[in-house]
Amino acid sequence: MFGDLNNFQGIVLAIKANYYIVQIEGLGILPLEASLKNHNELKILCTLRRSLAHRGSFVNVGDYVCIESIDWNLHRGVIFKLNPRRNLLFRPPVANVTHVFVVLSIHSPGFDLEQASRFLLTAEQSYLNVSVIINKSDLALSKELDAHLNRMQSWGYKSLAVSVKNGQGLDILMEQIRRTRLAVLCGPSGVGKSSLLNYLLPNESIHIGDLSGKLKRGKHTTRHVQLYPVGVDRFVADTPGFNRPDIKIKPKDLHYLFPEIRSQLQTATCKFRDCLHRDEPGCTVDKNWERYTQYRQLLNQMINSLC
Ligand SMILES: Nc1nc2c(ncn2[C@@H]2O[C@H](COP(=O)(O)OP(=O)(O)OP(=O)(O)O)[C@@H](O)[C@H]2O)c(=O)[nH]1
Ligand SMILES: [Mg+2]
Ligand SMILES: [Zn+2]
Repeated sequence: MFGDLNNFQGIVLAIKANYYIVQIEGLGILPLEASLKNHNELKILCTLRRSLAHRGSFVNVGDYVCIESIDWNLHRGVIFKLNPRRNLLFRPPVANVTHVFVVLSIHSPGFDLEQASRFLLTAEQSYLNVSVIINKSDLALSKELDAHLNRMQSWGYKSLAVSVKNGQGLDILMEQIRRTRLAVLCGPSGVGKSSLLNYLLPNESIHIGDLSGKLKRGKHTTRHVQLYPVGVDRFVADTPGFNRPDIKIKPKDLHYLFPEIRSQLQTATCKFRDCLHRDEPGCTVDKNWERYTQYRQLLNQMINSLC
């Protein structure tokens, strides 16, 4: 494939309407006429070859694809093959993710326990590395920050307090993002996902929005998932904020999404293999942890929706 100057492999950075913005890989063997100087010149605006669309191959941001018929003057091409993917984060939809950072804030918008937890559970559905970023630390008292960092630890997550306003923690965040191949920032609208990336990647000029109303909610400023290069074959994704992620999993598998239960089941087993960790005889799971109530509610909702 790489012997032909019009056929290349690349990664999908963004999808807009029926167009796929693909960053070509393999800088060393690119043709001279492409006269590449920076990342932007590696970007090709692609359509999907009909046969691929007909086979029902949905191409997502983060997918590796093969491109043919490249016009280096117009920076246009056609995707003819979707390479196998390692994983797919369903919401926000991003393929081949290696780390999910759930971004939250304590104020503006205020911390919402159920919502925060749902973002974490959604990320856990793809069996990925997950951690928490608490942004807008400038707006919180230090005791509030400590309480939230401790809470995240009790839920089983590493967390980092950062602020775009005063720079707290941003070097560490950038280091963590660069260390992984494809990092995704997700979380409620208005918590500052785009602001963080705008600060960390000043050449990209990423659009950020205002907050609205008394509750200081976000205005759903970011509309599309977009990958930004942060090094050689290293990317970070900005994603649209949303409010209530859905959990789509069978009731018997729900406990995999809770590190609080997972860690307990590493050292102890319940009497019955299909134990749902409610009040079953011989259940060894300790129920004295903050999100247990949410676990039970979700379980009930799932069981009821099956009936
Ligand atoms: N005080 C304070 N405000 C911040 C900080 N980071 C972002 N903001 C503000 O929060 C508002 C929302 O920021 P965005 O970056 O657009 O939020 P987002 O998470 O990308 O929102 P969506 O794209 O809607 O999902 C803007 O007014 C920012 O200026 C911070 O660390 N401290
Ligand atoms: Mg945004
Ligand atoms: Zn049990």
